[in-house]
Amino acid sequence: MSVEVERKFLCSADTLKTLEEMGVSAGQRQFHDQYFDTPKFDLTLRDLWLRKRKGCWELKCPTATSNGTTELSGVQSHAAALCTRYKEITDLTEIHLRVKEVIKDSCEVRETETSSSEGEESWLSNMNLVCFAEFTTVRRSFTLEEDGVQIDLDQADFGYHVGEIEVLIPEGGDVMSALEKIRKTAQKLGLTGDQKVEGKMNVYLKRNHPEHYATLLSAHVL
Ligand code: V4E
Repeated sequence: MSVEVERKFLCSADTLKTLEEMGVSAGQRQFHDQYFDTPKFDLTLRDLWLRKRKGCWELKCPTATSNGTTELSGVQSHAAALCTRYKEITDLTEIHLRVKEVIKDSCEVRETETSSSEGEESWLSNMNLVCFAEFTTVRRSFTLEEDGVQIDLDQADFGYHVGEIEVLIPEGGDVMSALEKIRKTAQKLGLTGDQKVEGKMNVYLKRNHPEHYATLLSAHVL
């Protein structure tokens, strides 16, 4: 399983121009995301993000924060603070196991047999999961000569756009080298801000579900 090391950024006209000059456009795609949680926010309070994208299930889970970054210098820890690190589980059986593990303490997981009339996604209601966010994103991607760096420019249909510099590493892989690639790329793009930039979900929840947003904010998840 790989880990996504990612830094979000706000993309100005100048940044876009620089990117078009230095990167190779890898095309544009569109996807619709639906995110699921229990009414008591059992998953998102643990920073677990269950979504369905293009008909496939994905569970984004945080990696241990100190994992591979215990010996950071000042510059490196500053770079790390601007980045997030998540594993993406796509195997449905493993997703079921992980979700069950989390919610078993807070609610009774129904172990009923699924009848065909209930449809293939009765596991959602069995685990008390409901859709709390859904939106469509148009994504332009660029690849850079810097090994394994991808840049995505996302335009969400609720009127927020954000960029991300992403490096994929194997689990237990070299986080410091990924952070360094991201730092160099940000420098080449002329990104000067030293504040963490909000992701799409952050903005979506703030606008549409302020109570959920406030709960995650006070739990220091967002
Ligand atoms: C991990 C996470 C969420 C799930 C969505 O992740 P995100 O990277 O924002 O979305 P997207 O569409 O770019 O996913 P990709 O295609 O790259 O897999 S929602 C909130 N989080 C946590 C989080 C955080 N705490 N801080 C920042 C800056 N981003 C995300």
